[in-house]
Amino acid sequence: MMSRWVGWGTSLLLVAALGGCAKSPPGGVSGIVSNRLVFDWIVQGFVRDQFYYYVAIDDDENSSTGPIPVIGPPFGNGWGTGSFTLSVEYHAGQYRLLRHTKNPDGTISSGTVVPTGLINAIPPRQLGGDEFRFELDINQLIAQGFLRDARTLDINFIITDQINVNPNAGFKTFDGLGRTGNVYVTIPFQVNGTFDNGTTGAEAEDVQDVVNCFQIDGCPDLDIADWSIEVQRSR
Ligand SMILES: [Ca+2]
Ligand SMILES: [Ca+2]
Ligand SMILES: [Ca+2]
Repeated sequence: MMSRWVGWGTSLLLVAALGGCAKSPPGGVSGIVSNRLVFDWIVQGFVRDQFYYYVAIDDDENSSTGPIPVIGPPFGNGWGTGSFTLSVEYHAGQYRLLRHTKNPDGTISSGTVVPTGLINAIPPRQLGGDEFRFELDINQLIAQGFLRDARTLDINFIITDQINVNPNAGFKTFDGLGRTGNVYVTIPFQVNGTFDNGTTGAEAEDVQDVVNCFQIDGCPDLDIADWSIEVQRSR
């Protein structure tokens, strides 16, 4: 895992260095924005269309509220709870950006689709089948009121085998950051920075830590192996 990560990090650095040297062409380049969040994450196995893959983002500037995985009733949206306002979902071959609110019982809503702001989203099938890569256009999301220009963001990566809101359903199989899934990271949002597994947060994300793995076949496909978040701000 780590050797692969080193290669990947190096290539990202090279791209960043080249970008820094190049002169911007007049009129800009389609799909390239200067204020963005760049996400890159991989699973141990292969991304499966029937599973649900999320990056949950909270702009409440409170690092004690989540986002965290749903583990039992009340199930709310069936995958994520605590506190978060945006998520990027990958399911059935599609990325979607979702805006969430709090339900009366304290759970988080299933969300409504945000039609703009998710850019340069590359399907896992184009990345070896085990990787997600996408970006959020910060200016657009802030201007439209979908994201606060907060000092910090709380972010978790959550995978679950099913969106199950039946209180009698029993255990859910899932992975989130940290051994329990509750070790989300809080990152500065006002300055440029790159944050990645093992150097950011209280606990490095490991493989073979899927919760309730005994229930299903294919745990590696639910197993978060590595992640990276890059904040690009120009002011
Ligand atoms: Ca929070
Ligand atoms: Ca984990
Ligand atoms: Ca994992």
